[in-house]
Amino acid sequence: MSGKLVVVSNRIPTGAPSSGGLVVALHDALTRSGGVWVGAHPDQDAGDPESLTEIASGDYDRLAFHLSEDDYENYYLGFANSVLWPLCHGRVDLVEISRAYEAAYLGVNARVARLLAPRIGPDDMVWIHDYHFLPLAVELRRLGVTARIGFFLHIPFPPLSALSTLPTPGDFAAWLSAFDLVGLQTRRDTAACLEMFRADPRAEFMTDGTVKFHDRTVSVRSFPIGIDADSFAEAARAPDPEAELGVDTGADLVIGVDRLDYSKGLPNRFRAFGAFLDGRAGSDAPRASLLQIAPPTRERVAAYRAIRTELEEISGRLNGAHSELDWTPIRYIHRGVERSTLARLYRRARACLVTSLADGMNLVAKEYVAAQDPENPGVLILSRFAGAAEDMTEALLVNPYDIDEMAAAIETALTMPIEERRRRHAHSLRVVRDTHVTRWAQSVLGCLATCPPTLSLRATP
Ligand code: ADQ
Repeated sequence: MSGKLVVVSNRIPTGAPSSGGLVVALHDALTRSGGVWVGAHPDQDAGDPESLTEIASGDYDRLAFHLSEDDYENYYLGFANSVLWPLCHGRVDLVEISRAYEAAYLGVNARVARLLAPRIGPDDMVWIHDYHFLPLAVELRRLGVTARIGFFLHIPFPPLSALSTLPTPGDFAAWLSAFDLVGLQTRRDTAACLEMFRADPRAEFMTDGTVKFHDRTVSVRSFPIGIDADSFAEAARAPDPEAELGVDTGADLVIGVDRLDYSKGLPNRFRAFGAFLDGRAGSDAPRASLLQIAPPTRERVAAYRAIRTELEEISGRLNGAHSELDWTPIRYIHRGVERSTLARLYRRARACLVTSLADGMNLVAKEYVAAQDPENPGVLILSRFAGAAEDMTEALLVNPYDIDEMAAAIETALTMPIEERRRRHAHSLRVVRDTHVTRWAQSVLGCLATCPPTLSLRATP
C-alpha cells in the first residue's frame, strides 16, 4: 500500500491497547502504515463540532469528532441504536422511526466526511467500521474522495423485508454502493446483502461477482472475525491470584458473558437454566450454577432498561425456587470483568451458554473455546443464530427459542464423555485459529487493495 490507512469507528481507544482483539489488530495495521484512526470523542460535548481533536499520536494519529447532546440522543441512541441495531437484529418491533433521528444520522455522517475528506489522499485506504457510518462513503465521494473505501459490518445484515421499515428503504443499497468493498461476518450475511442488490433495479450483477450500481462497482464478501487465540489461552492458563476467583461453590460452573442486550437471548437462557434445574430436581446429580456476567449498556434506550428488569425478575424467581442455604443457582453480575479474570473463569467453566437471537459473530464463543484445556475441555452451547455457528458446527448448536432443547443441551454438556468433548473442542479450536483477528484485518485490507477497481473514480455528484 503506497498511501496511509484511515480507520473510522464509533469508539476510539484512548490509551495503549491492553489485550488481543480488534483494537490490537487495527492498532497493528495502523502502526505498519502510519495512518489515522478517527472516532467519536469519549467525552460528549467536549469540543468544537467543526474540528477533529487529537487524542493521541505516536506511530499513527488518533483524531476524535465531537457529538453534541442532541447528536448523542438522535444519531447514536436514536438512528444507530433504536433503528439500525434492532433492524439488523430481527427486532423490527423495536424500530423507532423518527425524522429527527434520520436527520441527525445523515447530519453527523456528512459532518464527519467534511472533517475527514481533506485528510484523505488518492492513494490512501479508508476502512470504515459498522452501522454508525453507513452513509459515510456517499458523503466522502460527494466531496471528491477517490481513495479506496472499505466497510465492515460487525452485526447481521438485515433481511430484505426488514429494510422496508426504513423511511427510504432504497438508501441502504445506495449507501453501500459508494464503498469499493463491503465486508460482512458470514456467508449468510453476504447472501442477504446480495439479495438486497438483486431486488434493486439500479443494481446490475457483473460476471466477476461484483455489483454495478450507477457508475460504481462494489465487491461484497464475508470475512468472519476472530480473536487472538494464543494470547487468550495464555491469560486463561495464568494462576489465579485470588484463590479460586471466589466462584468455587462446589457446583459445576456454567458461564454466560454478554453486554446486557436484547439480542443476546438472556431471558431464554435463564429460563432454560431454570428448566434444566427443574429436570434435575430430586436427582443426586451434582449441583450446577450459572454465572452470568452482563454489564448494562445503552440504558437510555427503553428496550435496554426493560431487559434488565426482566432478567432481574426471572433470576430472582428461579433463585427463590431453587436456592439452598449453601447454593445460589444463578449468580448475575452487572459489571464488566477484567479480561484476564474472564479468561480464567472461562477455563474453569464446564459449559458456556451463547444464546443470541441474532449476532454478527459472537466473540465470547471463540474466547471460551480458546481458554479451554484441550485435554479436559468444557462444552460450548451455541445459538444457531450467532454468526459463529456458521463454522463452529461441532459446538452444541441450539435454537434459542426452544427452552427445552437448551435445557437438554445443558444436561448433555455437563455429562458429555471426555472423548466427545475433546473431539468437539478440537474442531472448534481449529475454527478459532483459522479466524485469527490479525489475519482477518490483513485479509480485509488485502481484498480492499486488490478488489476490482471502481468503474469511475470520479465522485457521483
Ligand atoms: P458485541 O455485541 O459487543 O460485538 P461480542 O462479539 O460477544 O459482542 O463481543 C463482546 C466482547 O466484549 C467480548 O470480547 C467479551 O469478552 C467482552 N465482554 C462482554 N461482556 C463482558 C464483561 N461483562 N466483562 C468483560 N468483557 C466483556 C459486536 C457484534 C458481534 C461481533 C463483534 C465483533 O454484535 O456479533 O462478534 O461486534 O465483530
